[in-house]
Amino acid sequence: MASGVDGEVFEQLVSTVDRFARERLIPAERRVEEEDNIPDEIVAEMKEMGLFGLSTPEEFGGIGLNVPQEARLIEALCYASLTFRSLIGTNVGIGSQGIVMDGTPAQKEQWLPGVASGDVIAAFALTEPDNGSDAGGIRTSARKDGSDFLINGTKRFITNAVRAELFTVFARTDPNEPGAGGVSAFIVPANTPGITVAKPDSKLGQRGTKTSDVIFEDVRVPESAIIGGPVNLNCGFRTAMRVLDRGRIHVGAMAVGQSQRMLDIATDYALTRKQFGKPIGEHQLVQGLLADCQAELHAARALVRASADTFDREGKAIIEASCTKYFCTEAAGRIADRALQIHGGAGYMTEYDIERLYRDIRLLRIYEGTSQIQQLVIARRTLTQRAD
Ligand code: COS
Repeated sequence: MASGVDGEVFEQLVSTVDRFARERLIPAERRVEEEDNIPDEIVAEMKEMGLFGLSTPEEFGGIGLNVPQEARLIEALCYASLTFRSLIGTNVGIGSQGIVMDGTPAQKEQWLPGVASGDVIAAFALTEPDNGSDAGGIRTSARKDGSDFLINGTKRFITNAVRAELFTVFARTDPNEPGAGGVSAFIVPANTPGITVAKPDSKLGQRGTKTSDVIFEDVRVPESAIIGGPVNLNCGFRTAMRVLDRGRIHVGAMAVGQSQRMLDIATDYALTRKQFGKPIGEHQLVQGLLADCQAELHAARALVRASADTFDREGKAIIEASCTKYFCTEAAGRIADRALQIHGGAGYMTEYDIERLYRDIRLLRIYEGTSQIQQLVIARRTLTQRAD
């Protein structure tokens, strides 16, 4: 297994995070929902525990987990609300991994220690008003001006933009190449003149997470801001895709953590709620719902672990990552639906946690590539593998 931290140290970390999720984060969930914000003291505790630097290599001050370890830890953290994961998610994943994977030594030196400590929040700016799934079609431009680039365009739904010190921005550097081949990835400090972060979006769920539009108007960056340096001009799409591959395993692990939580809640309810003179868990149709949740949860967890192992062994896992994100998040949607159904009318009431989890989980099938994009990646690669 590549890199990662020592087994015993890792097991301790998992049990610390598991306890933190159950004893500290879950009791704070309602407050986060009401205030639409994560309390400062919890942010400080997450920093203290090193959660922002889970995947940052140790030489830059992070914990340096490998992908299977990251997946297990994220599963444990996501037993609590997905909102808490969102706070660290861009630093652990999409906001920083471009630099970890493809950055120059100087870029890593400059940015990764702050990312690892949580003092620098990194955001991933790919999606645009007119380009979500069609990531290769982005319109934000980075026009050459002397040895600098001027970035112009709008990015949409950017997680942690209001908190960000650093944006990984994908922009078209070759105006004559309309597809993936004309895109470069830039590291842009959030305080660069010309950047405006709009007010946070209002969403269906995951209250306390912050997503916003980010507007770039003549934002001047040197060519050394290209991830990997000027030699990587027009190579940014590949960086984005590689970052998303790893991210899709991470999202699968999130889905598993939340699925376990929802199944536990539904099981507790089935054990205590009585109808027709006995706990509803003794009725076979309710047992069928529980069994389907448990079977899918087992399959999802096994798939995350297998894909993470492949990524660790081979340095990539494109088809596996898409299968994982697709299956685990769709399964989580079905588990949420059954868990709510087991609650009957109570499941629809905000007084019970399942109503909130049901709304929160919905986003998993959309971000970091919709289910339909995963189907497309899986099918295209299945066809080309067989044809080769
Ligand atoms: N790893 C490395 N390289 C990859 C790759 C991957 N996972 N996926 C694609 N590439 C490369 C391809 O090999 C190709 O290179 P060549 O031109 O040298 O052959 C290039 O990138 C373009 O790939 P492709 O032709 O498949 O690009 P498309 O424009 O057809 O788009 C999809 C591919 C749809 C899969 C891509 O746009 C995508 O993943 N969209 C979803 C984006 C997303 O997840 N958004 C969420 C927002 S971020 S939270």
